[in-house]
Amino acid sequence: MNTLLRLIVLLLIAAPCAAGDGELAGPIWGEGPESNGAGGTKDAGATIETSQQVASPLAPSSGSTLTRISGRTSTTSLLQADLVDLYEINITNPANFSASTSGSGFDTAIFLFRRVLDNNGVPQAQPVVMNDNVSDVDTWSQIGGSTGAIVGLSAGIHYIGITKTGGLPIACRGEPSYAPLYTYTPGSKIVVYPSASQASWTLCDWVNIGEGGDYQINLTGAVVSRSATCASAIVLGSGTYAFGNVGVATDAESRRIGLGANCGYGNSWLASPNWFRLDSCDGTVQLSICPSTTTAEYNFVVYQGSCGDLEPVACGEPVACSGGGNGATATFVADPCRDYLVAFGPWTASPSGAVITSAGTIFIACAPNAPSCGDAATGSCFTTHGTPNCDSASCCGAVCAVDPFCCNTQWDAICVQEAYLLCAPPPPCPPNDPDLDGNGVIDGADLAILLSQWGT
Ligand SMILES: [Ca+2]
Ligand SMILES: [Ca+2]
Ligand SMILES: [Ca+2]
Repeated sequence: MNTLLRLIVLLLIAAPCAAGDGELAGPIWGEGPESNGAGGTKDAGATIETSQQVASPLAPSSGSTLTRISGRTSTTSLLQADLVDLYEINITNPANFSASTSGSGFDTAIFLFRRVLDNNGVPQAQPVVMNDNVSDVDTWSQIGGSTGAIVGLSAGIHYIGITKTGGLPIACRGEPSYAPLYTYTPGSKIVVYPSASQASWTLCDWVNIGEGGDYQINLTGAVVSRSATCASAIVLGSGTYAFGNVGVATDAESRRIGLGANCGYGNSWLASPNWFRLDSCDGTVQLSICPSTTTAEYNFVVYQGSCGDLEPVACGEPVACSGGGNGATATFVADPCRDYLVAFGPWTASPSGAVITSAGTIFIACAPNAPSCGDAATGSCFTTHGTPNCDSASCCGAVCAVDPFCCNTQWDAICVQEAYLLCAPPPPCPPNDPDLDGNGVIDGADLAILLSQWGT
């Protein structure tokens, strides 16, 4: 309980203005998880379903500036081929939109698709424009910018794909051969648009894809969207994060999460919440969310499971935030092998249904379960260490029965003395076996070794 009280104190002294977002809302987005930057937490796939959404729970509803995506394509993945990376991006300024792969470690080709919905409402990707080489001498790729504004581009959700030169997106038609979505010659510097018929087809698969490497896609005219869906939730670990959830006032009923059945909070709901995923914690999670606007009320629901199969495990308890807003806090014991997803947003209730949006702060802390008596990670019972408990369950129990300090606070010199008194001592030194040269006979040769090492 002391740890939790200390965490709450930490929350109270953590002013919103001091919070950082660790670049999790741009301007640089990393495919992730760690080797090439923060942001994404899984490999970007080759299809719409597996594409990585460039979206953050910390971004405001209008999105935050996106200047670069960093990632990697390779065949070294143990689980699957990773030769195409596709990202879902939000183009807000089509006249000024550009993408270039300058600075990438291989000969790239890039492909832009627009999101359309099919007759069943399922997103599909239609080709817009592609480029292999920006010039006769450079093998990086560029669309828009100095190569001219992209014809027919409009604001909205798009997909941008990167692969090695020669790679080709195809439509699933015209079998047994395939129908390419672009007609281009590898090595060409032409900015290629699809033909009229190609422009009406949608992405199904890729062919001729080769080994890539590290890349960066430099962007203008696009933003990091806010994570408005479970599927777009990125991982947040312990820390304090500033979110810019201002302006999410479009309280569409389809975007509400009711807090009556989930949390027992009557006829109230989260209005159009943002989503994130909690980093693994083997211990107790403390989660608090505070709006900075004093009239705003924010709450959250913690779910376990996966998107589409979520079960609520915790709801925020209302708490008055240090900045004056009305936030929420929850504490729960996490299973390190489960996924936890959090939806948070303005807490709204009947009958007024007024949504008051705000920027604010997310505070996450994981208090790991301390290694217990007998756990090897605790350290020897016969040496001091700054943490409680020791590696022999019986000795640890015997010492702590007389001196609880050793299991509650720290295994200090007194605990070590008690261990020598109460437990079988550690093996003597030098080793028990006097046959030092291991020849099966204890003789003068062993004595010579002993004398030669005297003092050490
Ligand atoms: Ca990748
Ligand atoms: Ca990939
Ligand atoms: Ca190229």
